[in-house]
Amino acid sequence: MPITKMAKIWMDGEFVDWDDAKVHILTPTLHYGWGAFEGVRAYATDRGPAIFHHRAHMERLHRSAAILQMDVPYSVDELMDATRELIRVNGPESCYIRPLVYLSYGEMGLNPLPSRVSVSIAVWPWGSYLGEEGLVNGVRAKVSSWQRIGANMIPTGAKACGVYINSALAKVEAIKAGYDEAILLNENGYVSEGPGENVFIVSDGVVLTPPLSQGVLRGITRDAVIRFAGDLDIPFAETTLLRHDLYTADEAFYTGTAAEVVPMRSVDDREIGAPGPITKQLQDLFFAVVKGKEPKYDYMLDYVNG
Ligand code: PY5
Repeated sequence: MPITKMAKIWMDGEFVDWDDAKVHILTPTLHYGWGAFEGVRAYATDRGPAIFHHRAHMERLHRSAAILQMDVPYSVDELMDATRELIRVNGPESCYIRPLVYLSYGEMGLNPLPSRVSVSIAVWPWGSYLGEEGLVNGVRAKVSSWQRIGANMIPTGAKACGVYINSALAKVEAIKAGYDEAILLNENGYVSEGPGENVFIVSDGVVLTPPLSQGVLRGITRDAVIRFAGDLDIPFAETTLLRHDLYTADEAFYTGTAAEVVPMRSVDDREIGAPGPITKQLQDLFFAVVKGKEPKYDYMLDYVNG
């Protein structure tokens, strides 16, 4: 999905023209992947664009950076102010938001600590990551031959740039094999997550997802869906999942900021079928909430125009 160009990108406090938002070729982050990022979304509501769980995303960015020993030169509140302002400056009704903490210049050895830490934020309108068709009818998933990195290889709790080589390898493999998206198993062989999504199944009426200890990112959409399940009185448990649990699931779905809530209609060619009732219920509530149509969950939204 191509990026839609907007007017400005925020870089270290400046609103820079889109085409001038550049880094030096010797940015250490480009060479070694030492950096942290976020994926956030703003949705169109009756009161203008609203950012879903804005603070939680910026807090996770700060935590990711802390794990990597990068001092973010802007507070969570400053980053939130900058993002709201950037959306007002560019004017999209809804958009994807991509904050990045990176090493803009410094040394070329493997010690990142002496390098300068910079922050950028870009926004652009971005449709559903796994396609409109997938949102409605479900996607075809493939268990990857690539293993999800372990927590003692690269910290899995940090949304660290370099980790996404692992994700992209799995993604490319799945697409080239004719599937829509991958599912990675961890080094113990248990289900971990998608390249950029958490994984859920529904089995005998219970919503299940692997615990964070299986090397999964603590997804903000994951947290929201768990809350929705609780509020809808749908039983939920965190549990380790084996590959065959995916094959025998009554329902399965991905969650993520880019992906949103996307049903799986098959895993490794084992048919799960059309999106099931629990998946649909959670998906419908998710979209109602992000569009500002559920007053009870309005606290999850940060309205850009106040
Ligand atoms: N797991 C991984 C590895 C992720 O990268 C993401 C988000 C998630 C789970 C879901 O987390 P959340 O619900 O907080 O978004 N992925 C990014 C996103 O913006 C990048 C995708 C290209 O969705």
